[in-house]
Amino acid sequence: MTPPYDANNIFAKILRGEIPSHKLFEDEETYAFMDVMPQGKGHCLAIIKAPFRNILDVDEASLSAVIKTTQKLARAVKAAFDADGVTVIQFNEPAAGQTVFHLHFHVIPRFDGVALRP
Ligand code: DGP
Repeated sequence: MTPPYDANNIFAKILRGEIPSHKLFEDEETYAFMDVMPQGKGHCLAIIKAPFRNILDVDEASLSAVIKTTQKLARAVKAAFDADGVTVIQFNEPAAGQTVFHLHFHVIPRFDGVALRP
């Protein structure tokens, strides 16, 4: 069973304007911003505005909205950073590496021969 959504998570605070963020894109349902602990140049995040913890509790419409924004972000950062590729990655629950419990997709420009920072 997925734990309940906690409205005190960092991304909920960013959405409420309580914590600053470097905004890249926003629409009615989603928000995108730079990651403060980038694993590579141009690492950014796409999040849903609605209160979902991760892929295990999100509804289909919200998932569809956030993945569309993820695609926009992937195309935009690939062009902006002249990257060779883009990694899109997403974690669910602590066992899988999730640390902020508000649904998000990582978008990381990739360069031939360059590994991600751990
Ligand atoms: P995850 O392990 O998938 O839950 O990744 C959470 C990401 O969120 C991680 O790459 C670092 C990033 N992050 C954590 N706190 C903040 C913050 O206050 N602002 C921003 N922009 N990113 C944050």
